[in-house]
Amino acid sequence: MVIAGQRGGKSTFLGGVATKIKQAQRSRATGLNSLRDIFNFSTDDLVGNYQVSYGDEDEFEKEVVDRMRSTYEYPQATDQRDTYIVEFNLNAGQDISKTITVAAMDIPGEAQERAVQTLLSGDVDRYEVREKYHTDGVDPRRGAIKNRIEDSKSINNKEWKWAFMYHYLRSNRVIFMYNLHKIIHIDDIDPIIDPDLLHKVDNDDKTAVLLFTAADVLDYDPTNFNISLLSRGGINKRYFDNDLVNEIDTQLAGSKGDEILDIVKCAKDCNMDLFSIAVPEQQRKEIKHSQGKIVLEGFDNIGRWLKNTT
Ligand SMILES: Nc1nc2c(ncn2[C@@H]2O[C@H](COP(=O)(O)OP(=O)(O)OP(=O)(O)O)[C@@H](O)[C@H]2O)c(=O)[nH]1
Ligand SMILES: [Mg+2]
Repeated sequence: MVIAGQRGGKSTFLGGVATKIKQAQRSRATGLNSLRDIFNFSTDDLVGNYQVSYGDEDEFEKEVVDRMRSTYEYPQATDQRDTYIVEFNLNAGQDISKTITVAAMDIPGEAQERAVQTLLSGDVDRYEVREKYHTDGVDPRRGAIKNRIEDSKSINNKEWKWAFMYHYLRSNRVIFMYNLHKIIHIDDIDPIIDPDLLHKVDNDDKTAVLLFTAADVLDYDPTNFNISLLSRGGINKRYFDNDLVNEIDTQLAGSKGDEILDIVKCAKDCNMDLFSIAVPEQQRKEIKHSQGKIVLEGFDNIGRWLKNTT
């Protein structure tokens, strides 16, 4: 599952993955791969499809995907009301039996914060979470959370909190998303991602990656770091982009730098992977594009990471 704070880069990331999948579908349909695609196999690692399994599908297409692809604008801040769950089906090596499904929940920040606090308190009864999600719900009159989500009924913050905990407990992998644009240009504190949470995920034996988004604000190109299918030889080998860490270290002075480097150190100590993506900004607020296509950097590594970790 994906964990990110407010303005953590979730919508931009989801729109980027959706765009990548569309670009791949399109080049396969037309057979017109660009030279870049042919030489870099750049779309091969995010081949598949996606659907909006909760929330307004048209809204997601219009306000996130089309907005990015057609008018080169970043998505607007997600409103409480337009929470959605998007399911991506990535087909590993074109082999249907190896399809990887990733459900990305974009839920209200407040519900997420409370869920994380409860998880951190250690006072969580797995059985209770399961029951609430599958059968009891938070209020008998409202019914099971799972059914409400499947029926696309409105879900309140209390219910999202339990849904988040449920998905956390059953996920093997966690993607921590950390928006460098936000920390540099907006504020310095990410309310969710901190060393305590990283340690918690490590203690829970999950496979995790600290994924920095907006690497372009450091003038860093994430495609410089290429996850090779063979690179994870030994058990302790990781996908850890040291060059990115060096850029953060040299470019971010003061307390902001200290804060990120604390988290980086923690990811290292916990044997987590670390790399970055970017949907680079061209000029004030406009997404960089070339020949009509928005530029997406480092997204192939996401596909590779999902295929190479369990
Ligand atoms: N330069 C640059 N800016 C980015 C990138 N990703 C996100 N941003 C900026 O960060 C802002 C927040 O990103 P969102 O994708 O909206 O984050 P979110 O987690 O969906 O935010 P909420 O819906 O408000 O919780 C965007 O409006 C962009 O200004 C990136 O790759 N590069
Ligand atoms: Mg959003």
